[in-house]
Amino acid sequence: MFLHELLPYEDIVIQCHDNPDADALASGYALFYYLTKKGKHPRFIYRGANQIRKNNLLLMMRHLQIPVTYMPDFDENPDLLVTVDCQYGQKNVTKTMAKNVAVIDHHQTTEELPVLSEVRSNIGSCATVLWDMMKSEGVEVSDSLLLSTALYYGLFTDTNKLSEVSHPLDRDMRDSLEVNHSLIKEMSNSSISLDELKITGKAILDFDYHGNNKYLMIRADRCDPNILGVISDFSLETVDVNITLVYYVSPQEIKFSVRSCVKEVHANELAVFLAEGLGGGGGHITKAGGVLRPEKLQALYGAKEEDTERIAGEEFEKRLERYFSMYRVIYAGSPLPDQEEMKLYEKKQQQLGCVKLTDIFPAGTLVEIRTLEGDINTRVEEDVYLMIGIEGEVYPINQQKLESSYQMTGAPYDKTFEYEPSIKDVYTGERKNVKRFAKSVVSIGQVRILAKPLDEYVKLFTAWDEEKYYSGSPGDYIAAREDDPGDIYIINKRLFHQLYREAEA
Ligand SMILES: [Mn+2]
Repeated sequence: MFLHELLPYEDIVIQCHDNPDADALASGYALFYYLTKKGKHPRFIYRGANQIRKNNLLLMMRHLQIPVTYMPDFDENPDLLVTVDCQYGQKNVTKTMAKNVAVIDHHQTTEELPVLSEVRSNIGSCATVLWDMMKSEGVEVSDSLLLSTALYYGLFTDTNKLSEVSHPLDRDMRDSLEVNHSLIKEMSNSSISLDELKITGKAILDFDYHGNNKYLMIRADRCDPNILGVISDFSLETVDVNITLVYYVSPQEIKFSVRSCVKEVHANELAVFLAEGLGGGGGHITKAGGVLRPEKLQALYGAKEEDTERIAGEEFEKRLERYFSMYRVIYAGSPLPDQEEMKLYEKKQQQLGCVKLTDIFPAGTLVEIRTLEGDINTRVEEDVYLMIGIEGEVYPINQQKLESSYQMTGAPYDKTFEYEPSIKDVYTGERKNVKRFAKSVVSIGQVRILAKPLDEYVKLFTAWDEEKYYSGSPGDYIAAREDDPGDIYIINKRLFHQLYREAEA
């Protein structure tokens, strides 16, 4: 959906979820700003039993002039209702009658969505979704320091002070917004009420320690989600605690934070695992978080609403135990497992992209390359190129290796990806799209590998990076170069047959 599709409607009401948080307020504010710029006269409301009382949100509304009104009773049946940071029909947003409904959100989809909807579940905040949608309409938020600060604070609070940011679009917004940082500091230092301070202490007293796998589970009463981050960061400092999981259960959501201080567990991977099939999770290697939908958990257990707290703890523990028991860890330098069962494969010819870095920025420039998988920092050098892989992944390669393995085709490079890799001059901040500079190449010569499908979950530490493992699931392939069996890696099952075919021995 595009924002301009909302413009034909006359009487537009924006509604965020009940008990609004900073992201809900920022998102509604952004849409209000856009519609007003386009000559509309929208209203921005929230409903439900409670008026906003949290100190940081009161500060936010006052200093950033959030144009929101509390309307517990509202029955005007407007032309268009847009729910932001929530989905029409969900339990956390009081139902407002309207002739037409639109939805802009970043949570997991639980309701049937109207035609006018934009739900991006892998984005850290709804503020980011609005920021991106406004950008594609050519409306700059940089004209308003108040709105920019609100958007930033929405992302900030929805991702535990930015520590659980994972999507590159969130990072793009974080890096590009001009923000009143002293106000951010003031708000984030008054986000915990005295009652919530008590919740923090009470939660820690009831910790549940599992010595076999050195993890700590802590259930808090319903609180500001940032408190989950505070508790998990703090309790991770305990001796013999490698992993912390802190969560709360509310009728609308089960929210959790995970932390890891061991290289064998990536917090973001664990968060995805804990939420699989029940919600969503993600973040960084050491800090991550997620949400489960209570109704999905209840359905899984055939349980009633009042049992949610108990089964949430049960399910988390079950999944943690399964997570720890299911992986075989393979360290770099160890012999290739089951080599006699492996078959020889050769690479199929692939069309890839390649970019000469000095075509984008002059030699010597310090750059940051942003991809869906993360940021790479490097310096532009005369003989360094970037390869663009078949899924848009980007990696540096030197000219000599490029020329010995690939050949320019002269054909234009025109693949599209979910997130287009971009490259930024670290000093000037200038950012350019990598693809515009790309040329097509195909592989030449034969690299042969030994490979076999995995029948178990594996965490592999490669010779290239001893700190960061690669995960393999059953069906993925474990492989090594025929001429260098020590160079082990994992190839995703989705890609394997696109990339390789069986070779004649
Ligand atoms: Mn949100």
